[in-house]
Amino acid sequence: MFEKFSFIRTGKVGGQERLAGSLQRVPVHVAIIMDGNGRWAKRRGLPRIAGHREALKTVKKVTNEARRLGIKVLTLFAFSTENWKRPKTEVEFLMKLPEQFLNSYLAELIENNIQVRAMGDLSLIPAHTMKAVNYAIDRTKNNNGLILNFALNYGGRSEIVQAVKTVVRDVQSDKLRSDTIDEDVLSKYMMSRALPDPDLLIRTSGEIRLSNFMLWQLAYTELFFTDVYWPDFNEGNLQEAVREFASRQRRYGGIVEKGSEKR
Ligand code: V07
Repeated sequence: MFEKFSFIRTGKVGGQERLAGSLQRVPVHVAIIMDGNGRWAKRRGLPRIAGHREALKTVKKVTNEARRLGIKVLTLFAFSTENWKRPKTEVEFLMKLPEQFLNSYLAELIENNIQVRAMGDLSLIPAHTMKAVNYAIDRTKNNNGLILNFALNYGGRSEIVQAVKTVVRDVQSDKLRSDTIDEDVLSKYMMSRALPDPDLLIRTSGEIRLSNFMLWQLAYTELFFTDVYWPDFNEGNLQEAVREFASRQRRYGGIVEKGSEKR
């Protein structure tokens, strides 16, 4: 369903004029850990929530740029299972962001043929938040452009635990034979089952860790870390990450046939 890479013709990449008709290898699935909102705000003497508010503008910018570049899936780490430990007021503010984002942007998402999805333990997300998210998922379910996948109350280890529990249940009810379990089978029990693994992971704000994000799916992913705070991240920064991805593919990969990657 998803080709390993898409090739698009680009005039300008990163403000740099390229030869007309030159080919740029674009990752199919880009995942982003959007870090540094608090630090961005602190640096300006603003409350943390001002950073989160600004962060929404970056989500819009990056979504549009991803679509323009021909990326097929954009997964954004919006709320981790650890984020509940933050002050109650901040958590409450964060849980209003999906509604804010969708109130101002859903019409444009629909217009741009973008499909909204969510993954994570959504049972713990407040009802008012899920109402807005589910409405957006439903309104965009037939769109076949960019998939905008939000990780909400998501944790990588917890996802693996949930997958194992479901596998055990299916084995016990004779839906699955234990001797057929392999990586492909287990992949189908992950929340990301309908999506290809990320080709490129971006983390902003200088931290060089995965922080429990998509542990299973990131096994072969190219990692790109930048010091830029998420509210300052822009179209050019995404282009830079995609350019770096393309150059690594050229240097180390050559043209790799799907399924024949070195393991
Ligand atoms: C959140 C803004 C981005 C930086 C990281 C944390 C704060 C967009 C959403 C969202 C989620 C679902 C949806 C539409 C939008 C969001 C949370 C936090 C909890 F359907 N940004 N964003 N959700 N931040």
